[in-house]
Amino acid sequence: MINRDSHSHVRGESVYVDDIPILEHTLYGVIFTAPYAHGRIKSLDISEATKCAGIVAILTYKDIPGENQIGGIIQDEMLLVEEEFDFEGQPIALLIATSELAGKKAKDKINLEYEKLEIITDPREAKEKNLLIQKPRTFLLGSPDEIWSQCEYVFDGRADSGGQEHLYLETQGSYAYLTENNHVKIHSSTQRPTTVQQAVANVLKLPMHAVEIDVQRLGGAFGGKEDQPTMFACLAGLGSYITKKPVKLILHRLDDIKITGKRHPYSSDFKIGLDKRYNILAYEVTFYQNAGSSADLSPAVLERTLFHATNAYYIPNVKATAYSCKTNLPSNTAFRGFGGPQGFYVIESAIAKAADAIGIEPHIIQQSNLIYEGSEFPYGQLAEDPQAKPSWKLLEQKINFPDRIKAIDEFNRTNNLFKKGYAFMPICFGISFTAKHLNQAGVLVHIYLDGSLSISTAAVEMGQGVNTRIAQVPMMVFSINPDRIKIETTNTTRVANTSPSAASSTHDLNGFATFNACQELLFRLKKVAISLLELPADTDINRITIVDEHICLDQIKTALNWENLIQQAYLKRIDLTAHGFYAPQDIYFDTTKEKGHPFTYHVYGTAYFEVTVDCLRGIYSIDSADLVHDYGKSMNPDIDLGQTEGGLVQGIGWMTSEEVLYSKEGHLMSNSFSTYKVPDAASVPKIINVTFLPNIQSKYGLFKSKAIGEPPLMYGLGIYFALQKAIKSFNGKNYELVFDAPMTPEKVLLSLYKNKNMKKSVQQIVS
Ligand code: LUZ
Ligand code: MOS
Repeated sequence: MINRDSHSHVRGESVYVDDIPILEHTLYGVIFTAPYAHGRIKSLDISEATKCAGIVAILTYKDIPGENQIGGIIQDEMLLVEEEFDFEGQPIALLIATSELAGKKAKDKINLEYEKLEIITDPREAKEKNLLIQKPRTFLLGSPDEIWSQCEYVFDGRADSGGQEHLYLETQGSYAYLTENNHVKIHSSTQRPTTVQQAVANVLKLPMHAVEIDVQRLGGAFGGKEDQPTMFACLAGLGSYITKKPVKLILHRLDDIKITGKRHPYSSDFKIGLDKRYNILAYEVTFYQNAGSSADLSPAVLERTLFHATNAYYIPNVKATAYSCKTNLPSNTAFRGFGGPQGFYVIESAIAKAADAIGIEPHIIQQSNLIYEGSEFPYGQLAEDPQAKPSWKLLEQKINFPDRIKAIDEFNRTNNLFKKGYAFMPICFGISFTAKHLNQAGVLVHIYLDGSLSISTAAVEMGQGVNTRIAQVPMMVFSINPDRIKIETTNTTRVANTSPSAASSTHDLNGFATFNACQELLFRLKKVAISLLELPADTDINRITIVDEHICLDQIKTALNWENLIQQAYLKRIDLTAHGFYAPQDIYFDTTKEKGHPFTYHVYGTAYFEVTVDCLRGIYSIDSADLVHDYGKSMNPDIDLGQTEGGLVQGIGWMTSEEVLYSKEGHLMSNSFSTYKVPDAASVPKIINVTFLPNIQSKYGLFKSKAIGEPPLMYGLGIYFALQKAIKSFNGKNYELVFDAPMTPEKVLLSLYKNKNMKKSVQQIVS
């Protein structure tokens, strides 16, 4: 089944917040933000700005009727600055104007005087000063401290990974207006309508039922709209509530990049110990997460890092400690992988370092330590039907591994200008929200008199194709034509208490809830069929089936079809609406012991990459990406493949060209597309081969499928290590492995000539 949105997407007819037809008297919101990363306000003078043409109101925290607070997990985030601001770009005032231009002009007339305060951007420095978002957490398995002395090899080091701009195509935005009795309706570009509803209600001092949030679809999100839309929805809502007029607030791209948080940069220390057969006996890691100015989702991201500290490896002795460090940057937030990639990066760095020091290939250590049935994760859960080894094995066969290395060795021996490198990258990602309560979904299914269906869920379509998969559920349960099925906007009035569309769990949670609602309706309809066919009332309902809209009795078509069955059911006054609910059961975690069973299941896979580095220029290309991925029994191979390729390229971007740079004063240097390089067609691997690991029937996923949203991103990490290998084969022992992602072409160039006589070696290449 093709993605339901393809038709309107390619015609440019899909509707996003900025496409919603506006109401009469609509006003526009423009935000006045902090010009510096840390300061105390001495005076804020809006008198000149208020006099500007087109200005209807300028709002500050004093105008907030409820609480000036939008923090989710921790209540530590103000909507509008009161006395002290903590990052450059933090909202201080909101201008409401008859046009965006009028608002922008007036903004320049606002006079702010402030005292500069000390700026901290480095997480380790924040930790030293005890500027922590929460108490540190430690996961412990076995007793690493007693094991180091038994190890044949012990290595330690440091690994740093950078931020990442989400770069959803649709920027953050909201359109707010009042309905009867000063209630508020907001169209918001959010992954979680309920978060927005709660925050707006809190800020405006309204009950939640007075705030309706509606989401048609998002033009991408990637985690950037899991928490951060609250700020913009609250501002638009506040503007509308105070002026009694509709208010539209859509961020300009450059403001979006400046104000919103990104993937958390991490700085980490590791120590790894192996025996003489390369089994990893012990691993110790300390993560310093750069949380930015407030908590946002940082505690949950930190937790997922700890859960993913050992990737797809079984290590019997592990100690992982994590600090969430408060800095003067925009609050960093969810980003596809949600801390998992940051955890993977460190263990992969540790393995690369060990392999290099021992003088073997990293894949020998990787392969010999893969998770097997029943092996224990550091958080106490046991691996169940793990696909780490099967996916690795199949991949090796697919790529004809020994021949591939021979060809690379041969290439490197005979080329001076170009060098090739390769790397394997296994993944193991836990599926479920780590916050147990979020693992639930409710839906509402209507069947109308003509046999068409309306389905409302908590799932937000953001390009990932969830609406298509949800539509497959009634299609399969009722055996009806997909054209009969409409997936509605995600709306808090129709579906309450929505969990975020996140954690790769959206289609599992909402799909199962839809399945439950459809099963309930199917049961009612079969009862009706039994009566219409004049069968005894106690007839086994399993004798009735629906096949391509025909109602069958004992597999034989009757005169009844879908449409007349629905009409008859209505006449018999049978309820044609059902609510469905789903909450996976076997999830628990005890944070006092840091042990439990946090994930419903895991997703596995292995990737193999080859890269070529231009040793004169430091630029590089990715020759091939071969993946064997565990999709379970895929419900929609096209969508799954799209998610795989998209995630892969996004992961490659994070590891290669995407470099978020702040100055020491917390000013964003990479603030536009001329300074922040996102992957383009040329950065995509020249060859991508994706193999669906065969014969997997997931016990826990929807129709035996598995979640797909986030896991493929982490394959991209392999590129970092493939590039290191290529650099090594040019610069040999002169280049000591450095773990400081992303590996930009600049860094490659410097590494190629590290401790080397540049002039001499360039001459050598050129000759
Ligand atoms: N969001 C969240 C997530 O709130 N909790 C999670 O565990 C999670 N995991 C991945 C991505 N988003
Ligand atoms: Mo997410 S990182 O919003 O699944």
